Amino acid sequence: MKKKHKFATLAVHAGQEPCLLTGALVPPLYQTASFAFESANQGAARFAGEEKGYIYSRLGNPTINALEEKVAILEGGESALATASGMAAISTVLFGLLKKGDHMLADNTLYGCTLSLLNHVIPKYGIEVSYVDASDPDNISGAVRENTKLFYFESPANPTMKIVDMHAVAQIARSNKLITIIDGSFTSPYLQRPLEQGIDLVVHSATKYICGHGDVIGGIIVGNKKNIGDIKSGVFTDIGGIMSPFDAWLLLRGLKTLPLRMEKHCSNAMKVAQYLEAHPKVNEVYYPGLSSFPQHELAKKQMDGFGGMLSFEMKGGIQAGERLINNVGLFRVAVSLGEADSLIQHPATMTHSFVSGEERMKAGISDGLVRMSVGIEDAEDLLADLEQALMKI
Ligand code: LCS
Repeated sequence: MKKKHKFATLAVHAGQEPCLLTGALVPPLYQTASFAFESANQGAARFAGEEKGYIYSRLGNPTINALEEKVAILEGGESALATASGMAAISTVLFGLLKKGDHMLADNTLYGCTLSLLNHVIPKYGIEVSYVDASDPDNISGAVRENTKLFYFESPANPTMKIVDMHAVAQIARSNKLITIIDGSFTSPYLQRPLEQGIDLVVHSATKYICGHGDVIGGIIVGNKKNIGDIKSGVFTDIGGIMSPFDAWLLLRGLKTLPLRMEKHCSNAMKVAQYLEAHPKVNEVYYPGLSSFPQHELAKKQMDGFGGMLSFEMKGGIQAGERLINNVGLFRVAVSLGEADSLIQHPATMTHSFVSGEERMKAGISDGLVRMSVGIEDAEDLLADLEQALMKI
């Protein structure tokens, strides 16, 4: 698929051609562990890399490859690697790039399990982790050590929606010889393309907008051929956290409607954010699309839309937040995000409950913060649901 096509065309067509054998328009699901060789010689040639072709699905599978190609093209990257989950993508990248004695930097607002990985798992292997507040990218330069290898961040970050200036980060990283990795789960490639801003690698929890339907746990890493190749041969094949072919097939299906879904998520979230901001029982609303959002101008500069995620604090703190969560109907009380259904959750006791109170405060996650993933229902119904719930507080 030629890169000259626009995003929605690529979302439909990239990574797929009609099946050469049957003409099937939709890429077939190759739900197989192994691929038979015609002879011992052929098997040996495939293992030696002298002949192209499939061997075993942990090493490569046509359905998974089709997904990797589609996402790589949508991100504007050369290559991609699909993984069993978003956490598998993040841990694969870090274990692929770091070794004992290295130091890594990360922004201090991250998904709870990512913080847990950085605080409890990575250090066990002799790798040091320290945090900066990258809402001022100059903080990165101040924290670089001789052995610092990479800088890891989310933008918008889970759950406060903090934005990090990708272009500035890429420049600072270049002058300090750091590899940059962004977790783009909150945007999908439709709303921002970090590689175009100079970021080296993008990881996604494909569970979120890339899937869009809440029925797959998956992840994907996108970057240049060298980085992805090194990560694949260096650790991934041996660690083995691959995506199942069926999940790849579902994601290929979901991606065709990514632009349509994202437009609706964005317009619904904007309406919900404006409604909440104007409501007398709501204190603060954090949504990059609101002009009151401190980093609104930066969000406008580097994003093509503001997404479906927002968080807010009720005037009555955590008790009022709990009452709201217990009284909504259409908004389901559930973690995860980026699916058709609208979801509501409480970060301090749910997604970020693995993180200490002190770290939550540093990340700007107050005990009263409520997070919403605004779905693709009719906005009027979502607002009516919030209205009736807020009336009960
Ligand atoms: N990165 C971000 C920004 C996430 O929000 C999540 C999951 C992950 C990575 C991990 O992806 P997974 O392994 O689950 O595919 N976030 C969740 C959340 O906010 N609620 O439930 C899961």
